[in-house]
Amino acid sequence: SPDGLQREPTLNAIDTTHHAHAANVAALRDEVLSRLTYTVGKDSATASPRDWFVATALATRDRVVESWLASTKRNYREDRRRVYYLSLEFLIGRLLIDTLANLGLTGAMRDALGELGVDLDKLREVEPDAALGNGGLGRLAACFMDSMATLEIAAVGYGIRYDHGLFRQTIKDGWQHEYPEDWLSFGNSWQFPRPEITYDVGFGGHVESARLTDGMLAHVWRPGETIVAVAYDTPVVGWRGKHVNTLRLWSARALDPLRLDAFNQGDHVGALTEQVRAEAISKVLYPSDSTPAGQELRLRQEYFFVSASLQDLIRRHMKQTGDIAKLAGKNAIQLNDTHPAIGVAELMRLLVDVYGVDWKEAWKITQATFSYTNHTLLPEALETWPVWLMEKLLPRHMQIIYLINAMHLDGLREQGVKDAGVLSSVSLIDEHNGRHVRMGHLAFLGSHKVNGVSALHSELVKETVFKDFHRLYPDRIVNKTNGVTFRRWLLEANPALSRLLAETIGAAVFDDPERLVDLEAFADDPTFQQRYAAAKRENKERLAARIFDSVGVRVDPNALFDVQIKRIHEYKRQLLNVLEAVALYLDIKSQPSRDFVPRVKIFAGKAAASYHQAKLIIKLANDVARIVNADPETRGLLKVVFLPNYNVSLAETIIPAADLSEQISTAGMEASGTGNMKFALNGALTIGTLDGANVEIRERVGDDNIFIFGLTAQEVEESRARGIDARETIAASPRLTETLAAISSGLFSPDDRHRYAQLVDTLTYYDHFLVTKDFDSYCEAQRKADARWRDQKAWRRSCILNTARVAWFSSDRTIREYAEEIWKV
Ligand code: B1N
Repeated sequence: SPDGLQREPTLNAIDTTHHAHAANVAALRDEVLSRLTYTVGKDSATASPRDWFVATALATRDRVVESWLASTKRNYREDRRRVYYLSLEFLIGRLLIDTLANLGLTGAMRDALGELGVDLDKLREVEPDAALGNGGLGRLAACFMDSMATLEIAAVGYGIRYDHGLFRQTIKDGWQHEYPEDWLSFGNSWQFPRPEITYDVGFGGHVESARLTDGMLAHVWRPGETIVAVAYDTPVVGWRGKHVNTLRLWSARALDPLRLDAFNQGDHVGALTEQVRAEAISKVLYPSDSTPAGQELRLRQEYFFVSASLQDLIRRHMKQTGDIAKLAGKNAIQLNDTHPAIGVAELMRLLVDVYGVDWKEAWKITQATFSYTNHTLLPEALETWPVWLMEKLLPRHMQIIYLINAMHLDGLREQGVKDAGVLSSVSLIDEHNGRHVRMGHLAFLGSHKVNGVSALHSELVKETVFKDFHRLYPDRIVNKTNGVTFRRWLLEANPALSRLLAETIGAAVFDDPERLVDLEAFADDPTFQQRYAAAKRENKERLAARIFDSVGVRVDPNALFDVQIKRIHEYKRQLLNVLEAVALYLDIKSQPSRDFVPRVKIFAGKAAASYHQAKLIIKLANDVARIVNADPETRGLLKVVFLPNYNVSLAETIIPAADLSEQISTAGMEASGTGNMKFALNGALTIGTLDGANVEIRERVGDDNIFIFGLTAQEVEESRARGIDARETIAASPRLTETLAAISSGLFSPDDRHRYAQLVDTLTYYDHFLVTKDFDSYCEAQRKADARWRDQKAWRRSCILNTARVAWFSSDRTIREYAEEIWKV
């Protein structure tokens, strides 16, 4: 806590003592007013909600700065090893409540604003949602930043300050439409522009080689184009405000913003082309999730931010130690997937060409500095770049990659590896269809540790993509199961449950989530069960209101809220869920007197703009919703809702209100999942396959408190080997046959009866994701969930046990493991 006192076990005490509270309220009120007057330039009579938000955010930020400067000073003074988290994505979301909560000032700020006639909860909604990421990978980076600050690790996150984050999604007529997102249009109150911190980043040109007096060759890269990277810093506050780290995002500028000669000759557009070309690099986030973007601009983005970041961290290191040889001892760099993998070649270039380090020594430093996290096994997702493109854009890096490869393959041959198949599979160059550089291989070779993101995924990494590498380097691959920050995903997203936890097991649970186990004692306690249910009910009412505002559908908070929110992807199998909704709908219509469990199926998620099948699935969900919701024969027993524009803020509203969490990917395909953890923490029961971290969630919550169904990863592999023609599977399931027939008949698409013909055909003849194979066992698991729901005592017990038993999925635990086993900090 800010004043270092032990706290009473109530939620207000997470904030401050009563005495400090009153003082804080008065001070914050003055600080907000001062910011409103002198920075925003308005008075309280004319200020808009946005003006109040800016004043409040700035007053809050002011409270962070001292601790930020102190943390930076301490990092220098203690000469600590620093951690650099390189990520093309940081899916941060809103920061106002997050920052206040971490500072322990939420209550004080609420009261301060109250005195000014302003509602903090309304201001909260004014803040744009910073969506500099696509999904799980980007959100993980944001959770890790929170945990690194909380654990007082000296860390910097490096990425790109995109002008436009992930596109805004609207649904028109059931179809997804994409619009540019504009989070910076009213400024960004959290950032500190650092116009003095800039680095030149080169592209193209040629390499000059010269023989030195000692006979060695020296190489100098003469880029044909130079772009300037400008730093923007955002402070990242740890729990209780004790330590503050930096998220440094780079923005691209032209070296010469304007060609004055061209302008003066009347070529006003041509005079700006360089600027436009340069700024394109940080203009927009690629909306690809779990698949590579594969375009030149993407490679330019990757190299741009990696080069600026490495130059920046080396400058810091040299200022502190003056000794490049100590780089690895003082710095750890984590590569968030292969997107920053070019950093391996860039660090080699800087060490060898710029700092004159000998090649072997440079390679040792590089490997000791880097580590790499793999986030997906999807074969189409592994990044490769055409050799011709690398040669054009990064000629010196291509030479270095060839040299790394030659030494690596020679080394293996010396060790007696002769098998041409093995050598070609571990080569940095894929010679198969046009020569490509394999970025995963480069990341693997350039790192001392490589990790997967769940126990199952890490085993599959060893058995599939890096099988031959694993045999050659058996100690390199390790597992670091993902986690989520409980500050954002419990304390801030679910105040109702947080209050109950504080009152029941003590507010110290927010300092030490392991204390959640104390809840087990209350799992069967009727009073506690009833209060737990009341908290859930409050959240469901809030969501019901949100649903009505957003799509105009009335849903009953008494119904079971069944939720699937994540990117739309065939492997995540939203289609399986929609098929089950259709089957349920047909059952309800044909059995008018049976008492079904009332359900609301809630979907949200974006599809990549070019991913046609995913967009068609969105349309199907919306078509099914329209028909089902309007049909009086459903007797209100089933509602289907697709909420548009899924983002972090929407997740914060939906997750605390969920009863059932859909984690139904084809086994072996979801590397980890992190939504699964957030739901379980907030007391939703999981219906899921044995995939990703679901496996570990089951181990912890227990078989009785999760609904597992479907093929295992091993069975998926075997089943695919036997063939993915699904005609027999479909014929063997009357329910599935009927469901597919209903969709094919145009029941949900009367305006275009053939809309889903191709979709059903794909399922029938080419069911790569095994939707049909898992359909019956999925329906069976759903009926088990119904049965549990009918016994509300048993249901609540399971929910409570979920909350009680998932402490391990705190990203603090994950980061502790990285710190001890990979970063050695
Ligand atoms: O990373 C998350 C995991 O929890 C998810 O299971 C996994 O799907 C996700 C290319 C990706 N893997 N790969 C990506 C994102 C953007 C891109 O351009 C790939 N995202 C994941 C966190 O570990």
